[in-house]
Amino acid sequence: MKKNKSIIILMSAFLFQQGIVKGQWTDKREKPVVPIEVKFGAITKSNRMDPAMAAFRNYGLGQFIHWGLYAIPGNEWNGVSARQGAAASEWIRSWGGPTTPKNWIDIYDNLYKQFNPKNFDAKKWAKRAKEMGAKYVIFTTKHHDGFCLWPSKYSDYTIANSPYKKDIVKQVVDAYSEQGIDVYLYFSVEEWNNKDYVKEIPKTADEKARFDRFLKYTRNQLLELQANYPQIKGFWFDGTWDPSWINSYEFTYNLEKELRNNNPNLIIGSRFRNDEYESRHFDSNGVLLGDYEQGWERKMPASIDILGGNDWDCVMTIPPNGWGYIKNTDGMYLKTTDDVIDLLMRSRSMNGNFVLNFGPDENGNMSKYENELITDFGKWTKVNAEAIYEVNHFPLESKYGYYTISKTDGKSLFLTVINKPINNILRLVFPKSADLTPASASLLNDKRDLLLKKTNIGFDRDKNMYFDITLPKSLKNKNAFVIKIKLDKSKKIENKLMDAKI
Ligand code: FHN
Repeated sequence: MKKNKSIIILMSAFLFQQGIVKGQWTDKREKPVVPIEVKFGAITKSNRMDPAMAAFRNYGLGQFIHWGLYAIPGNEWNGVSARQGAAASEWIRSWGGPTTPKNWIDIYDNLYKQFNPKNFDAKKWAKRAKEMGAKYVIFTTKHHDGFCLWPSKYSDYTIANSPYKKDIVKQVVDAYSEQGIDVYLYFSVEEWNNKDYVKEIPKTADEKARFDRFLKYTRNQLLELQANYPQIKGFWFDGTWDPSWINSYEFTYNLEKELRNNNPNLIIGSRFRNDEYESRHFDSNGVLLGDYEQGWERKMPASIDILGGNDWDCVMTIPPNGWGYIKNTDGMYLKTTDDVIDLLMRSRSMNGNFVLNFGPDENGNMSKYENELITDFGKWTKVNAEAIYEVNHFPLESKYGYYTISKTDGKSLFLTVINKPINNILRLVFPKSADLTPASASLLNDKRDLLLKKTNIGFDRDKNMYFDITLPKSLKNKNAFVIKIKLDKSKKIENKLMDAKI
């Protein structure tokens, strides 16, 4: 490896410039001109075609749940808000600055002694998630604070040592599976209060021994989770950005192999590991390191092109940031039903899954706001299900909203109308070369037929065709609505207008 050092440095500089290694996630990802040899690159082929991955692509909507000790303070302590001192509510252990309570870390690390969620009912959560239309859930088994919501044999800092005692992960896995919702386990590698965890690349013998123990511990826990909850469909990894973990590329490569050997259908995102050149998510040749892109956290691709055909999910908070419970959301913008409909359909129009996060309180209750959102959003996903699940990207854009097309027949096109035109006429623009064009249209929610006609707008030398759909004046929609458009073989006969003489 030493021989190639200068090439590697050059290449790293290139990748850095290209935004692959440490640049902006949303930058266009270029591949290096000259491919380099990567030993610890991708283990699975991109675009896996097996049934598990096919199911992943059809989920459409997921639910994320961040639950742990941070639910007890709920972003404040003794009436003092952590807003100015902590990055997010689930980061409250790292509260810094003048507002930090005295002995805060100590207080936080002892919160497990009072974790006793008296209203926790996994069945109720799962039922509500189903009502919302979620097809998969990502549940925090252990966040950065290291507290395990399952009774891990390998740690004392677990639910077993809380007054609650019972295995929370098991209840979630069972309840959601029972509702037909696939379960993915969120697992933070980084642990703030584990004495063996070393952030930087271990240098001293002591650091090396500690971190070695930590790696073994991580492996044990992951194998334990797989053995305890064999129904899980995948892991959602986090906290994998520290130099110590990045430097453990051989270990993480082998661990991913082992997890996949235990369950060949397992789905793992791109956040788990990096190659030997510190390239995370994508290897140094731009190949995805996992089954789907896992970097779309509170952000969206500007267009499908940037994704290079990779599968992906977008995970999103309801408040601006903050994944764990927040007692007081005064003055915070909370995403509305309209917002989440928009984000869901934007994701679906680019073949991604949209995952909405919930942060239950210390007793296991979702907030009033979250509950209302579930109900409202769920009503929408129910009547518009055809446009959300088992659909593909459609390669045209619409100024009214987002297109998705049925995978089943390839002829049912859905237009989610976010921007309703003032004149109530939706003008669809199709290239003249299109094989399939709109033949009929109806409202998806009440199946009402809509007037559709091809309109020659008289543009000279136009490459496009136009189809006008008239919306009924009586359409008083509360939220975005979906038009189902049946496509059919295009009739090419058109009245030829005279070309302009120029
Ligand atoms: O630091 C975490 C954060 O608390 C939260 O868990 C999110 C969820 O995607 N992930 C990390 C930040 O990238």
